Amino acid sequence: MRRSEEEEEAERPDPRQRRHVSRREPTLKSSAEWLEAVERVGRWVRVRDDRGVEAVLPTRGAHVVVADRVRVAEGLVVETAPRRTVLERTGETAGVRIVASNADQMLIVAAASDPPFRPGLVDRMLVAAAYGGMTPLLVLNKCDAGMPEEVLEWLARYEALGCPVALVSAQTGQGVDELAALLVGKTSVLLGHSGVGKSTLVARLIPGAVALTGELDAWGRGRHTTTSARMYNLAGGGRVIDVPGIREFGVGQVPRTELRRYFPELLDLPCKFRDCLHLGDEGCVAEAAVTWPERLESYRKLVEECL
Ligand SMILES: Nc1nc2c(ncn2[C@@H]2O[C@H](COP(=O)(O)OP(=O)(O)OP(=O)(O)O)[C@@H](O)[C@H]2O)c(=O)[nH]1
Ligand SMILES: [Mg+2]
Ligand SMILES: [Zn+2]
Repeated sequence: MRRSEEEEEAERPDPRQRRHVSRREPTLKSSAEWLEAVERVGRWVRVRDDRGVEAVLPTRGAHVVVADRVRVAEGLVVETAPRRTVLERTGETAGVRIVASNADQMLIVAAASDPPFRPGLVDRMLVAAAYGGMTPLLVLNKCDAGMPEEVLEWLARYEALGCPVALVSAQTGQGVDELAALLVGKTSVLLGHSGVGKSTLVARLIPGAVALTGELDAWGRGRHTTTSARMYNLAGGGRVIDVPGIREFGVGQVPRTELRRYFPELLDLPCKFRDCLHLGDEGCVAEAAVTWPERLESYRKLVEECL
């Protein structure tokens, strides 16, 4: 007996129904596995599982920063996994703040110009990277807009100190593929002044990921100031964390007697006293030994700020 088309139709799984089942919003209300915290949303946290399912949940008894691995129970973020690395900073307000965790690499993003390159800030970030367990990569953006001679000189000096440098333009795409190759399989946190182009760079690396919308400023340029740190997945594996621009970057978390370790040119100097802090006291050779006096100035400034 031949069945009617209606009967056959009735036995076939309803595609709408199937779609409904597979698209059922997984709630991430509880999870035995660790999830990733991809963004803080006020006092809540956006978490993501390895299928890419996201939920915004409140926390209970857990301090969470972007890129933390967290556990969720009954709709609450209840536990943070031990952090492999931490990016910390101090500011005008008392105490140390954790900006992000678990990053392997710190991308110190600066602009060739506008805003101007500030070596003093790079020095601070290099300290924070080494102290927090991240390797640094100095990314010079806006290379399309001309390259001041002194910036090139600074870059060469940082490279000589062991900090690799990447020249890019998020606008034209120049150097972006080379940079992308340095990000594969790692978690990289982008740090730098407001307006150096961190978010534009992330948008270049991951088309469609970042909403670059905003008002035009007085000069008719787009403004889309980032207001919260957020982690994005790279198509080829790895992650990038876009962070709001920083104005002041304190490294008060580093004990002052440890600061020397993070200035390679101050290692193993033949000063009179082995524990010399290189502040210019009797028998200190630091001034004669360094070839870049501003680095020593940076160091001494930080010693004053650190406990
Ligand atoms: N000429 C030029 N302009 C760029 C480049 N990259 C970004 N810009 C511009 O620089 C401005 C700031 O870019 P953003 O990506 O918002 O900078 P940001 O570092 O994310 O800033 P915050 O979120 O405030 O920290 C925008 O007007 C961009 O269009 C570049 O490579 N070349
Ligand atoms: Mg931004
Ligand atoms: Zn000394």
